[in-house]
Amino acid sequence: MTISVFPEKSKCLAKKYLFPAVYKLLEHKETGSGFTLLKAINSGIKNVDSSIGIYAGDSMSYNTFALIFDPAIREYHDFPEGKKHRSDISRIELANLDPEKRYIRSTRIRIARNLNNFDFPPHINLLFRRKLEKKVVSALKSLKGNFQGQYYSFKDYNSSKYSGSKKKLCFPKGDRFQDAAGINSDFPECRGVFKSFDKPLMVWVNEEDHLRVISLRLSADIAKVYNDVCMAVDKLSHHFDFAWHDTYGYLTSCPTNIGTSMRAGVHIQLKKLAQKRTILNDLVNSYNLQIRGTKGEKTRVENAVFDISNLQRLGISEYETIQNLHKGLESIIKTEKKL
Ligand code: CIR
Repeated sequence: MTISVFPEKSKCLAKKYLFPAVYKLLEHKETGSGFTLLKAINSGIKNVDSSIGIYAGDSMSYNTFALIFDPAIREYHDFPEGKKHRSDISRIELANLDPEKRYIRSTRIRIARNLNNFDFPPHINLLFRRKLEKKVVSALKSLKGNFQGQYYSFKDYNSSKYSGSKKKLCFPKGDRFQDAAGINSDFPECRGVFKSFDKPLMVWVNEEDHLRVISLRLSADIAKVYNDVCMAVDKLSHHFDFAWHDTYGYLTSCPTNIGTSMRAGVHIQLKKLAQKRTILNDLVNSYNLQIRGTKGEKTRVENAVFDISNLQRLGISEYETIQNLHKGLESIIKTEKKL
């Protein structure tokens, strides 16, 4: 029996593991910054189709509410008890799988980071969001060499000043899951995007996580995209104390992203495999990858362009994730050529 705060039809993991005895132990607990169990599970309560249904309001949430986070994380990530996450963002060399761009249209990698001493986006208040933005922008502006760039604040997001390519740069307000989690509070205040001048590199500030470092190229050069994003994250790590957990690696607002916090993927056109979805699905599953629609999660595949990315984030290093993605895509392209 689990606790009845969740909708009857909900199948989320937070509900599954919130036994009455656990609820009793956690209901009056708070993290140092006042984050509570009910705030953590609000998104799961409001969204019956949640898969995990819980968010962290700060780095302490993972320990204070471990009785609910631990089993949900272990099941979601298939992460055995006793294992520890390990990070490795060392430089990688990999062959370009599709130099003629016959299949791979683009490669995008993002890595999320949160700062230890600030509440995470579901819980941070306007004053601290502002302080965080200031701190982050000052670090970003100090980046030297080809990571130098400009910060675009969303301050005038709703005015005519924000249009065309500038508006395209913005990340949108979060979805209903993020909204119920508190992530959209005061949007678009203190949000912004940093864009480097010489590299296709961006940093989203105050979206679902404090920082989301993103590298995107219209090519299949996975190694270049990966090396760029890791170098940027490494440079930023000299300015901040990133939230890190001995077991779970880098901590994020949503426990589905902990570990590497990395999503690395390509947009790839597979005209033949689009007609043989079982073969494609088997290949994708065997390399622990996932398919999303052309325009992201929960969208349709258009013109046989699939978004294929890593599924695993916890218990695998960044380096291994990229090696695995590369191997999987090599095999997918080989099969597409054969068909
Ligand atoms: C859920 O439980 O399904 C939602 N909270 C979303 C989980 C996926 N996480 C994410 O997009 N960051």
